Amino acid sequence: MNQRTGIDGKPYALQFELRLPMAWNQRFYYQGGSGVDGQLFTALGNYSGGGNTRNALLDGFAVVTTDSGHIAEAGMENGSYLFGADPQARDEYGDMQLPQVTAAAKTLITGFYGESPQKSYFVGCSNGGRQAMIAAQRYPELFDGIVAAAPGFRLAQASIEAGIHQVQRAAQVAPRGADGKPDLSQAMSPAETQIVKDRILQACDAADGAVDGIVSKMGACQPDPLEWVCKPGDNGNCLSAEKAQFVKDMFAGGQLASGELIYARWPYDPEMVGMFGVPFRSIFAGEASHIYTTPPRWAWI
Ligand SMILES: [Ca+2]
Repeated sequence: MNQRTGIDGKPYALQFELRLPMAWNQRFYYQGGSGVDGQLFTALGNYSGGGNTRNALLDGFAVVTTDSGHIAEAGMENGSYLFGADPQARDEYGDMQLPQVTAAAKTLITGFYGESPQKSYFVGCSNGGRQAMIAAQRYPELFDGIVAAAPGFRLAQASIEAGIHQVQRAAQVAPRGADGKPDLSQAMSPAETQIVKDRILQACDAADGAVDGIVSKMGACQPDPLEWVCKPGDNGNCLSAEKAQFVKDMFAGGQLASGELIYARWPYDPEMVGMFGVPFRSIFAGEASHIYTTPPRWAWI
């Protein structure tokens, strides 16, 4: 649908794939996208988790999925994000694909089976979870049920946090690589990462009533990393003042000069620490520069 030439002179279309099982359960399943879309996946309606070997198609649903109006440009630098140059492609990525693909799918379903679906569902995770939330907010009449798993919220702000704040903060403490630039993957050494994990467990593991290596009561866990700075006589289970402040800042989240949070704090969960040496910079930086900036431009580092 919507085959056209974008304002960047490139070809665009809103592509979708619809699978219609012969043994139809009279239900419609919209399979949400991932990343920044730009890929036409197979419409199987996979159920994630738990080793599930079934999917919605096997269970008789008519399943649709879409590329959300653009295709990632393979082999091009930042090829996943270049569609941000075209306003309609941005709109279709944002939410406009939802009513259009749903309408097309329901028309085809009705034509094929001779009746419209009795129930319609939207199911998505991550970016698909974001689409699920926006389906509930803007198009609630399209679906009888919506599943939003691990939804991405307020992605422009998330991009500032992960693609700019975390990257800039990590660059301040990371050692320089051979090219003279900060090696962000080394912002925290494996030893430092382990120390922070151990310290969080020490402070918070028991708060949920079980010393089991898992922090289940994260709300009750508010340690101060500055207490982990090495003091005379420490046996190495401690951080430099610079790294302790870095850890504290990463958990605290980026803030405006007024102190207002840009996005969100991170919970003190030991498994979060592994993220600090490798911020979510790639996808969020690409979004920040190409999709949430008008006109698109590199400005993130
Ligand atoms: Ca525990």
